[in-house]
This record gives sequence, C-alpha cells and structure tokens, in this order.
Amino acid sequence: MTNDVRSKSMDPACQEMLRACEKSGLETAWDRLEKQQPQCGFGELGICCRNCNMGPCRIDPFGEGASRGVCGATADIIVARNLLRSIAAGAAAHSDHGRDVAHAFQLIVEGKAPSYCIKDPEKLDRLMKEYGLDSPALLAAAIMNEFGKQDGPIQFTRRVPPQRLELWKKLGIDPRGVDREIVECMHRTHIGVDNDYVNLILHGLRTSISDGWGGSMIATELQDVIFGTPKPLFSEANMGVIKPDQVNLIVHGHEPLLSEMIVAAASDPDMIELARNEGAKGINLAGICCTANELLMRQGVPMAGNFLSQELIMATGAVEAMVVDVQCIMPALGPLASCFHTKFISTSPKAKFPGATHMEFHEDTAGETAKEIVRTAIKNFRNRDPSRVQIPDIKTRCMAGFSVEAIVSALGGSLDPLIEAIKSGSIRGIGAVVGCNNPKITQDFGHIGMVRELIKNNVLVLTTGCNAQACAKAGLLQPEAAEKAGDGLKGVCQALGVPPVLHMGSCVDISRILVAAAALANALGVDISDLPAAGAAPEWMSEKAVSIGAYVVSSGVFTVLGTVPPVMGSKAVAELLTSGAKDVVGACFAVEPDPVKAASLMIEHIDSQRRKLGLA
Ligand code: CUV
Ligand code: SF4
Repeated sequence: MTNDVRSKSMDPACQEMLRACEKSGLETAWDRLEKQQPQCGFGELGICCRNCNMGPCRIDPFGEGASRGVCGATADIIVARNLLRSIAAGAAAHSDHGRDVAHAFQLIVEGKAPSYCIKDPEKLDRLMKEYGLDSPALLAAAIMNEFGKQDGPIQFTRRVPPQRLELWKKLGIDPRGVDREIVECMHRTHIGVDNDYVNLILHGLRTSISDGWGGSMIATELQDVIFGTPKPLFSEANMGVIKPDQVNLIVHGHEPLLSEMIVAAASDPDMIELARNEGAKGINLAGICCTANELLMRQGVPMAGNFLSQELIMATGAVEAMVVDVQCIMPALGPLASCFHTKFISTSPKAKFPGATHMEFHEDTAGETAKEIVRTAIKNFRNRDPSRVQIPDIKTRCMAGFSVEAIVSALGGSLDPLIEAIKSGSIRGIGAVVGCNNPKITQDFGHIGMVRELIKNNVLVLTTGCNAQACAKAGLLQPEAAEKAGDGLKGVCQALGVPPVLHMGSCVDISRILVAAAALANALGVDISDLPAAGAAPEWMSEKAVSIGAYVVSSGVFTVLGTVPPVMGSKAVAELLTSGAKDVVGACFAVEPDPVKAASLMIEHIDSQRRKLGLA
C-alpha cells in the first residue's frame, strides 16, 4: 500500500493523509479516477461531438467505422471545435474573474465598496497614463469597456513588441473584447458554422490572447492596484501550517476580493478575542490553489497545499471552515465535509455546491460577510473531535512575491542585469512552468522533476499556480535552493539573495510572465518568439490551462504539456499544434509526460534560440 501512495503523490504530507484516508475509508480523487477506468477513448482523442441533437456522434479512430458525424463533420472539425470550446471556457473563467475585479475597482472608485481601498496608487497612475486618461473613474469605465469591446483593440495587447503585434494583425488574431471572442467561439462551433479546422484554431488563438493580454492581465493589474503589488516575502507551505490549537480557516478558490477580506476579518482583535473565548489559541488562515497564491504573494499567508491537496487538507479533521469562491473547487468537498465538523462555505452566486453552507459575498458588504464567515469558523471550533485530528507535521519555508516590479527592483531598477546574465550565459534562458495537478500524474512529480532539471541546467524558472505550490513544498522557493542550480544560475541567485525559482503568483498572474517576456524582448529589440525561453504545464488539467497554453504559444513561446490534450484523434490538428504553428505564430506545443525529457526539450529550444541570437 505504501508503494501505492507514493505513486499517487510525491508530497510526503499528502502521502500521509492518503494513508489516513484509506484507513478510514474516505474517498479521494485518485479513487474516483480509478473507478473511471478505462476512460472513454473517444473523449481522450477528442473525437466525440454533442454539439447538436442529430448526435452524439463519434469518429472511429481506427478508420473502420464512421469517419463523419451525421452532419458530415470529420475528426479534424470535431477535434478543433472541441478545442475551441475548451479555450472559450478557460478564457471565460479567467476573464470573468478579471471582470469581478474591474467591477470592484469601479465600485471602490465610486465610493460604493467601503471595505476596500487603493493600496498601490503608483500603479494606478501608471495605468491611467497607459490608457491616456486622467481620472480613476475614467480608467474604471475604460477597463470595464474592454470586456465587451466590439472592434478592439484591447489596450494591454499594445504591450507586445511591434513585430508580434504586426503578426497578430496579419493573421487577423489581434483580439477584440474577450466577451465578443468567447461568444464567437460558441457561435462558430454550433452545428453548421465554422468547419475549417485552421480557421477554428486561429479564432481559438485570438480568444486566448483576449484572455492572457486582456481579462487575466486586467485581473492582475487591478488586484495590484487594490491590494498592493507583491514584494518579496517569506512564508511557509504544506499541511504543517495547519495548527492543532487554533481555529483553522482555509480559503480556497481564486479571487482575492473575498480572501483579502477574510484576512482582514481574521486579524480583527474582536475576532481573536472571540476565538480565545471559544478555547482556541488564535485564528489560523491558510490557502489552497490560486487563492493561496494571491494571499501568499501580498500578505505572506501560508499555503496549505495545491489542487490535489484539497480533500486531504479537509481530511486532517482540523479545519473549522473551508471557504471557497470559484474555480478548481472539487464538489467532492461537500460529502467529505459531512464526515467531519468542517463547515464548507460557498460564497459566490456563481458557484454553489451540494453540502455547502452558502454565505453570499458582495463587494458593498464584503467586510461584514467576511466577519460573519470568520465568526462561523470560530463557533465551530468546539465541535472539533480531537480524536480524529491528524495533521502531517510537514512544512517548508518559501520565498514569494516576485511581481515584475519586484524583480526589476531586486535587479537594481532595470532588467539590464538579467539581460547581461542571459547574454553571458550564466543564465541560459527562462522557463515558465505553471499549471495544475492531475491525478493521472503522481502529484507534483511532473512539476518538481522538470523544475529541478531546468535549474540544474541554469534555466531561471518563473512559476505560478499549482506548480509554484509544488515548488514551495519541495523547498525550491528558498534562496538556499540556489545550491541545486547550475553554477551560473547559482551565482546570480546568491548575489541577489533570491531562489532559482521565482514565484510570480496565481494563474491570472501568468500575465506577469507575459509582461516580463515583452519587456525583455523589447529591451533586446526582438520578438518574444526570439527569446531563449520556453513554457510548460507538466500536470495541467483545467480548461483555463488550455487557454493559457494557447495564449502563451500565440505570444511566441514554445510550450511543453505533460498530460496529453484531447486532440490526438485528428492528425491534422495535432500536427498544426505541435509543428505547423511554428510557421504561423513562431512557436508550437510539444507533449512529453516525462518531466526530465520535457525539460530537455525546453533546454534544446533555449539553446537553439541562443544560437539564433548569436549568444554562446
Ligand atoms: Ni488557477 S487552474 S488547479 S488553482 S493551476 Fe492549480 Fe491555479 Fe490549475 Fe486550478
Ligand atoms: Fe454529430 Fe455534427 Fe451534430 Fe456534432 S454537430 S453531434 S458531428 S451531427
């Protein structure tokens, strides 16, 4: 059985909890994945279609049965349409998050969201200048307007190097507002509309760009304005951050609009007093998934774990409340919470769950709701059954907070020292490693295997999302991890006192990586596709990751995927994504589940880019 647990997760805390769950008969994602075996082959290949009621249709991958759906759609069409719908859903998730932040920003500016304030007025000024506007109210209106912009362009796309913008325009993929692009995805994939796989995929790229350089970037920028631009700080990661003698409040999901208010409420002296009266030593807050990343980056709140840790964290029996908003929250948490005293609290009108208590969150009453939630957690402390508590005593120190602004200031005010280090070869290139956990891959194994290999080979790693949390748990976000890097990278990190893996935030903060890439390319006078850089999502699972992959490649960055996307049922589409795209957008995808081999692909690419730039 021990072996079995090791094949599920490489995180020792998760392994301990997996054993505990097995013992007490609690079901987890890994058990459910097993019960799904064998998974549908048509689905895996992307060749089933339910887009109209003449179907569902499926294409025989062996070429013996049906080669067309009832309407005549081929595997190429079906695969491309399915891919487009995934991009639409992923872009929608990120950008709806961005919209919520923009809406909150507008309310703050209008004085209608009294619980919030503007923590980074300098960034606000920079954004106003970028938009050519002279008041926060006008900026708020202009940004709200970006989402539904009918004719484009969206302002932040103008941050790309001129070559890239020309290319996008030439290809017709310089996007309009993300809402329009997403609607068009749904229209084009309706029966009998767009049936040209290249045309479909080009629109997918356009949609993804409106996410990466639009909705997601708006989320990041305005979150910085409201909650502050991250600066380097230290914290801790893994389940050992859960405290046996305190009220443990776990925030999970994505939008800091909610979680920042909970941070404030949990540090309110009245609340702490209340917790003491209930017999607890204090209130302990920790995060899961991107909410954890957001709170770590700006507040130093510890991270309890990443995506696949969520059930295991609840299974410690020490969680008074798990508070969630949107995205990556398993509906399995409802039934699991009922096995413990844990209150599972949903907060978004967009996301309700069976077994959850719904405490709806609105910007104008945010502070009050947050206090109510914290109070609920505190009152639940007495219901904890100490005999059922098991907290793995495992946690790791980590450094985070590397916004582009923080990186520039760590470098002494400009990107020049980084460019010099890249030119001299002490830093071979940049690897952006991001994305989820997926129980099809041993938890964190894809992330850690790849990142270790990259830094060993002097590739500076930029990280976000669940990869960042995997790295944090494995100790790779400590300055001391420089020891594990090649000599060149080690020297740079030690001189600056930073880790070889820089935590840049949540999934929407991949926009920070885009901004950094654009700034580097602009400084060198080249396109992003000329940089010695590569991206990867070793354990991706969500549709958001599909949109991310698409906008990263559209921006010119070669990207390796660790789990196979459902496109293999069409040779033409798979070929376009893994090679043809290179001639179109100057970058393509590769699929490589072995993390070390995948890292080699990235390093090979970085080396060939260096040669093209005339660097040794
Ligand atoms: Ni948004 S999208 S599992 S929490 S990175 Fe983590 Fe990050 Fe994937 Fe979800
Ligand atoms: Fe079948 Fe075509 Fe309808 Fe899809 S759109 S379900 S392939 S008939």
